[in-house]
Amino acid sequence: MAQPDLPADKRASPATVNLYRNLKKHLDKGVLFGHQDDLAYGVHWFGDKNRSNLNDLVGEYPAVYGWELGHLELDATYNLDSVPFTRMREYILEGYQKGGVITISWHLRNPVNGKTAWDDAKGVVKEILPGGSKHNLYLSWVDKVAVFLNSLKTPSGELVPVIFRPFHELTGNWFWWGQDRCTAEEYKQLMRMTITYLRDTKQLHHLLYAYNTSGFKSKEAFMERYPGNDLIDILSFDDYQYGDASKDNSFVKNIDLQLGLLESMAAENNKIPAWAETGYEKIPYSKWWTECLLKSIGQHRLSYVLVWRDGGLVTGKAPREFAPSDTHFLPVPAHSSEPDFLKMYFSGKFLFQKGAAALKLYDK
Ligand code: BMA
Repeated sequence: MAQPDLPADKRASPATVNLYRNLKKHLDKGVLFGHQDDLAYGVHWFGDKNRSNLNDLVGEYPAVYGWELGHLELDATYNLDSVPFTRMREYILEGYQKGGVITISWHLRNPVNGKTAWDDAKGVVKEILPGGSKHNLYLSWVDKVAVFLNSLKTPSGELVPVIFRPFHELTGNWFWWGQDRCTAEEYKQLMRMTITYLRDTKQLHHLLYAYNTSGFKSKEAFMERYPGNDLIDILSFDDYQYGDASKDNSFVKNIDLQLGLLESMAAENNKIPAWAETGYEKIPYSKWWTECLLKSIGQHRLSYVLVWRDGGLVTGKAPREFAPSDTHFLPVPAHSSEPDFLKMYFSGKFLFQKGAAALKLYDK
């Protein structure tokens, strides 16, 4: 008899199992479109009720909502981008109730010296593995993550399924868990320890886990630090547009190559393919959405793509009077790429809130 198609967590909650199966089943219905911190702030606003950057743009909420836990490990009130954790919990429930998908990253501090996730110290991973000097400290941080994730409950007590993507962009060299900061074996152990701790020790069963590299050139490079099919549900990567997209189409070629490899690895391992982060900061090419993003996806089988955050604070403190940064990855109102974004929106390639809700991702 064929094995039932289950997430890596064999005790996953019914809604989590349904999400996993539905994301796979509906791969050909369209790519779910996501945005980081969509409900929390934009270039010209912070914390407005019922506001969404995407909704401001197209009159519809995202299909995928990205959130970030950095500074939860410090017992902070605000995350590293100044989103209050209490509000984040409400935003997550809101997205779920709209039928959307929730994904969470964690730019955690370096547990050895307290510096940021971008610290270039080597040997940190070894110190948090069993037997290491910061093992217990690290587990106490994961305890805090477990408490937060366990608080994502609907009024009727149902836990919101979350795609957790810890230690993302592992093939890059900017985080303390990056390629040149630990060995492949250490990285795999780190993921195994973290996932089994959440799943088996803390008994969290509303999570799907993403393995999330940065840009890659081959299956071997992507898989070098893969912790195993018994832990991971989603194969994903982050890759952004840099340079002058109007003159240089290497982004389209590279993404096309990576999505081809990704969909084949996802099929081979019976996992879900996703593009966990992308964007072109301030979108200096007005046709980027159709000429680059849409073209790069082409006919590839892809569950979702998530565009990075708009504006916001990077202080990790209470939002100041009003001083968000002007960075943005979606078009702000009257931006030169807005018409092209709408063209992409109407292309039929992507699913937004209504498309995602119609799929009833949490139902059998
Ligand atoms: C990065 C930047 C930072 C932010 C971090 C975590 O890519 O956007 O400003 O603090 O992500 O969200």
